[in-house]
Amino acid sequence: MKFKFILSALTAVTFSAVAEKPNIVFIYGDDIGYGDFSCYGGEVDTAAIDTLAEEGVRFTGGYCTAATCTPSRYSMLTGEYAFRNKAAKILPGNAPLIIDPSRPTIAQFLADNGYKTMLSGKWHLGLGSPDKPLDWNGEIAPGPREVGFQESFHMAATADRVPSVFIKNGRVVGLDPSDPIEVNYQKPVGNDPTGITHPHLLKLQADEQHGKTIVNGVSRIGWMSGGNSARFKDEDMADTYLRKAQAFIRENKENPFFLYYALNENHVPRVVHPRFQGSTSLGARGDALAVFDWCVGRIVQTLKETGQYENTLIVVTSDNGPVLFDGYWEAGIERQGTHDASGPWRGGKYSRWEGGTRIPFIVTWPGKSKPGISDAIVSQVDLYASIAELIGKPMPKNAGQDGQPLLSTFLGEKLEGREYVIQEALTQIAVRKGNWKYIPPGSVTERLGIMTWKAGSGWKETTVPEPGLLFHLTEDPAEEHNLAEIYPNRVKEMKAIIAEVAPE
Ligand code: NG6
Ligand code: CA
Repeated sequence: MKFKFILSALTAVTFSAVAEKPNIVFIYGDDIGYGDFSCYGGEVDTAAIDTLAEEGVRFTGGYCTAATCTPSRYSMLTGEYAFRNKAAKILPGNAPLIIDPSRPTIAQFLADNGYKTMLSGKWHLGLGSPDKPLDWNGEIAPGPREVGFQESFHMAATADRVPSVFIKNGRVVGLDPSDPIEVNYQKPVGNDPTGITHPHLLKLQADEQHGKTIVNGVSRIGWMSGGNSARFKDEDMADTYLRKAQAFIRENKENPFFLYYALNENHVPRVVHPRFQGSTSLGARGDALAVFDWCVGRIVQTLKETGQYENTLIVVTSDNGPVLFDGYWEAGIERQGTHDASGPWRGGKYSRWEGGTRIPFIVTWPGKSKPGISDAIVSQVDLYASIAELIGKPMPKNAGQDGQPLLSTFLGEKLEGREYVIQEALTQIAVRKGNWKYIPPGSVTERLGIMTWKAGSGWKETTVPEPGLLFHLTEDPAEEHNLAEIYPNRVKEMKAIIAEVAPE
């Protein structure tokens, strides 16, 4: 009994000695590839991000959990691999919330531990409950606020999906009640022109899927009517999310805060503010990267102005690998030149090749990080457990089970990370362990042409034959030489990991 008491007293002492409550800022890019920032070899000058990388740890083995948005965001916020939640697939703009409110997200966990929490930017995890159609003109709930974000300013899904409006704390911003919003993904609503019927009204030509209701010169996925006074302009989106994030930082000088700043860049449609148009030689995609870097610089500046920079842990990363053509003709492919958005890796968004989930990952706690480049394997699913470690609080019981506490790896003190990581693309699984990568056998829909895509011809059915695909990533980063027949024991080991972690 006494011994026990001493032990727990000791634990408490250790905790209070290491536990701190710095501010935490997640700066989350959309569709930004491993090779996009200049510190990772990209051709757009991302000076603000490069500075963060120099002051902190730049990971070369950093992963999002999936090659698309919704599952990666789900995993980062819940600490659970997204393939465990069947609803965690690319969601339409009118999908219900897919996070079970009884599962505390990292935002909820931090709010419960004295943090002020905010989401500014992209949500794409659903809104409303599954049993009731959402009324866009009333209170929009459950949503970010019900899962731990005390303040929220966001779009519903993606900039290419209706409704094209901002939602602040559960209400559409700037909505005129006499012009109510209606949204439908199955059939047209209202009389707004669409990309298909009125292509001459478009700023940007789109494929058929993105050819529905036109909002401010851009046709979208899905139909919407009403809400004219509330409709956003793509050109102003980056400035708007930035302003909200800055205001939150300024309002929270006295208490720790968690800011989830989820920018739209580099997702389509890439319609940046005129002051950035043509600012790079890479076309709209490059210009959007310049916007992203500029926003990061402004956030750092705001933290410095309010005296909080040294007391803030900043994570800069992306939700999935890059894509050049994703529905709009923006000359993304033609203007790419020698810039390689996925760096040395094969594939990109939607793909189980490395380029789908190996993304830029920078963690900086100025003055506290041990600066350097780390090749440890780390995943966004680990952020939850690592932050629990940081603030010295136990993880809630029903959360974060797939993450590992890797705080000292994230701070650059330790060079080892995970032993293996699971990679998901469109619900299909791969695994990387050490230098090895394994893609199991089975019938799959693979993205063809890697980062280019033309309507109707972008996907093909393929079958990965037994015993699967095995690559040695150091020798063969392009995943071209299948070694599965040569290393049957390695294949067995990888299969066993999948059977244990991700049983069918
Ligand atoms: C795809 C869209 C793509 C993009 C993506 C979501 C089509 C043909 N393509 O379904 O344009 O919106 O969904 O991207 O509809 S993500 O980064 O949010 O996952
Ligand atoms: Ca994305």
